[in-house]
This record gives sequence, structure tokens and C-alpha cells, in this order.
Amino acid sequence: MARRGRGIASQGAAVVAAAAFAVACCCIAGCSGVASAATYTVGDGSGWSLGSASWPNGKQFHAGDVLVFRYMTWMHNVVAVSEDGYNGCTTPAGSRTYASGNDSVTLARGDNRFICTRYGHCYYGMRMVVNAA
Ligand SMILES: *[C@@H]1O[C@H](CO)[C@@H](O)[C@H](O)[C@H]1NC(C)=O
Ligand SMILES: [Cu+2]
Repeated sequence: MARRGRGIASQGAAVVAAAAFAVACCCIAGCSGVASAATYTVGDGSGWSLGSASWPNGKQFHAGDVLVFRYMTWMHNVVAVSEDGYNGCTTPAGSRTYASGNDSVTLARGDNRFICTRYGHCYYGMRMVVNAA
């Protein structure tokens, strides 16, 4: 019985040590802000395309992370829009339009919405919501 008790105690110590290590790592990443920001290429190898709507699924984004939109400039653009713009495929006043084909956009906390306004692409599904924690 005593032996079993010691086993549990040492397991407990290992858990505490692991937790302390995890906290220390989080502090290093979290306290240095900019260093922890990640850069993502939207759509990965396909770039920003008609299939990009589902690209954010299953990914964890954070405010300050950077999205890089790569696409052919004659075919697509990127417009950062409000919820209304996203829902209606419109470009409300104040929306920012990107058209370089290699656009870096820094995520704000909350929902970041992007559409393509070329050739009705938004209506065909070329719109994307990226939630940043
Ligand atoms: C895209 O832009 C980044 C910086 O914003 C730059 O470093 C990179 O070389 C560019 N790539 C192309 C293919 O233009
Ligand atoms: Cu497009």
C-alpha cells in the first residue's frame, strides 16, 4: 500500500513539473507578442481561389497572425468586408481592397471576412470568414 502511495505521489510531481514547463513555454511565446504571430498562405498550394471558403476550417488563428493571399490579379481580388458585405457580396464603404496578387493581411481579433468581387466569384462561394482568438 505504501509503495502504491509513493507511486501516485511521484506521478503527481511529474504532472506538476510538466504543467510548470507548459506555463513557462506559454509565457515565452505569449509575452513576446510579435514572435508568436504565424503566417499562413490562404488556400495553401491552391492560393486564394473559389475553393478557399473552407480553408480556415480546423485551424486556430490569433490576432496578429498574417494571411497571405496569392492569386492571379486578372482573375481575383481580395476585399476585407463587414458581415453585411460578406452576406450580400457587396463592398460597403470603408472596405479595404487588395489587388497585388500577393497581399499580406494582419488578422484582427474576432471575425475577419474576405470576399472576391470579380466575375461574381463571391456568389459562387469565394468568400471566407477567419476567426482570430
Ligand atoms: C510576397 O510578398 C512578400 C512580402 O509581403 C515578399 O517577401 C515575397 O517575396 C512576395 N512574393 C512574391 C512571389 O512576390
Ligand atoms: Cu475571384
